[in-house]
Amino acid sequence: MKTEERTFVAIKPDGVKRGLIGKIIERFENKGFKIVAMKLLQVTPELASQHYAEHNGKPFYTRLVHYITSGPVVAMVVEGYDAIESVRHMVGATNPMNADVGTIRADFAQVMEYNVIHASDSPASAQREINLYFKPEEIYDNWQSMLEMITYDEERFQG
Ligand code: FUP
Repeated sequence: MKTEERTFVAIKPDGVKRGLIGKIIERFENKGFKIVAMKLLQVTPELASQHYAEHNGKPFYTRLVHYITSGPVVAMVVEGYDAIESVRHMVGATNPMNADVGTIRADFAQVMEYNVIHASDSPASAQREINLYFKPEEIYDNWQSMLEMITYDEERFQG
């Protein structure tokens, strides 16, 4: 059974510089997801190397670190029903050229090297990335979103 999950999302420096913060966040709010943490921050080379440790040594790694540290990012923790897979669906394929129409990458990006947004790809990476970017006290979930009540809660617990 699918359950409520948290995932890590970051609007990358190109998204911030292009003024897309509002447009991107709006999609998650419209979906009914609850944003339980959010901040604008400059990714340091150290944080970048931790975040992208799995890519260390690959041909694109240096450019990737340069890109993610090239300006501030908006980091978020997004909570909702099956959020990890669902957010990945909304984000689209790594290469925007292959991303389904209607996804964030298809709608806002042209090339893989500037694909506007990051989202965790598994429960393990969601946990790891949330811990990298946020302290526990920076996550605020002690409020009830009207959206969570009507977008899945009532149905899930019906009967
Ligand atoms: P994704 O999970 O879709 O963000 O993709 P990956 O974790 O595989 O890659 C992380 C980032 O590295 C991508 F967003 C873009 C960049 N990348 C390249 O620039 N070239 C590649 O061949 C693969 C990834």
